[in-house]
Amino acid sequence: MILNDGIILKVLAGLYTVKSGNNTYECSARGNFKNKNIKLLAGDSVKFNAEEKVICELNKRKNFLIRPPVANIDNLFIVSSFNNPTPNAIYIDRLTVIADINNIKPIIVFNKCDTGDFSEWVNIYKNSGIGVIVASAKENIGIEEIKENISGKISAFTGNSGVGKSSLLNKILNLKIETGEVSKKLGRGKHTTRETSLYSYNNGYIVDTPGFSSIETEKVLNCKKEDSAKHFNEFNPFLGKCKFTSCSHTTEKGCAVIEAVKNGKISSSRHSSYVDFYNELKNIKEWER
Ligand SMILES: Nc1nc2c(ncn2[C@@H]2O[C@H](COP(=O)(O)OP(=O)(O)OP(=O)(O)O)[C@@H](O)[C@H]2O)c(=O)[nH]1
Ligand SMILES: [Mg+2]
Ligand SMILES: [Zn+2]
Repeated sequence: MILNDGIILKVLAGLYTVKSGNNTYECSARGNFKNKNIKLLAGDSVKFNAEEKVICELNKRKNFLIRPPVANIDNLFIVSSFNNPTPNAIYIDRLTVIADINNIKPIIVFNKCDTGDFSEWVNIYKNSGIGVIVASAKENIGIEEIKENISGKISAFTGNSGVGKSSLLNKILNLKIETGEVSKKLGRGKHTTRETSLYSYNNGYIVDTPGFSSIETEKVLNCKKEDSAKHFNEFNPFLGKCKFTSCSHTTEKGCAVIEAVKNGKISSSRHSSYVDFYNELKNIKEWER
């Protein structure tokens, strides 16, 4: 049987849109994936039979995420908007950690800058080494900056429902992906985007994903609490300089990280997110990992 290599552009109700060369195929998947408990994801590279339209093998993954469900991505754009809902630092920072653990470059996008001033938010990240883009899909601001980061790469957009992910993609791609109003009563989006899909862009792909209604990120099980601080890159110059070698950098006296927060070298918001992350890892039982 002849197998071709392809990339999964979309997953919908057990059907996979696979792209190979200039063609796309609506494929099903061999039963052996289910038996092995493998969930094929948008972005996966696979071997498939074009005649029978069936996916037979999963090629090695560079990385994958559960939320959003994507594989093999280079960039994760973490999108927030000024209002409805307001940005949430713990949520943003958890996603930067998940990206770092998986060798994905996180880029924070503050969208709808036509509705308010993001400077306090930008300030939080100025020492973090993480790229921040202030944007407005409505007023065409920040779109070029986003484009500079995505040629030849796979880039996924994530964030709450209604923050404007699909609107940004429409500007970048010159498309008309469906977008939805933010409900006046609930103050949030209506889950307009229902599936994760890859769109071709400049030798790469951009991935639109359905937004979340509340703060739900995947539990990070594959990180030891002792390693958690190094995923906050701006802490690195201070690690190893604390009074106690076993310092958790949460409350200890003589902690170089906490000292750096006091001196304004690390933002207190990022440190709070770190403490939240550390405490969550501390409470994960060994059998849960
Ligand atoms: N004022 C303003 N409104 C925007 C901007 N970008 C998007 N919107 C509006 O915000 C609403 C939600 O936009 P979407 O692009 O559907 O949001 P989404 O993040 O894709 O939402 P889901 O698909 O539900 O996850 C729409 O009414 C957009 O017109 C912006 O830059 N400024
Ligand atoms: Mg959308
Ligand atoms: Zn410390």
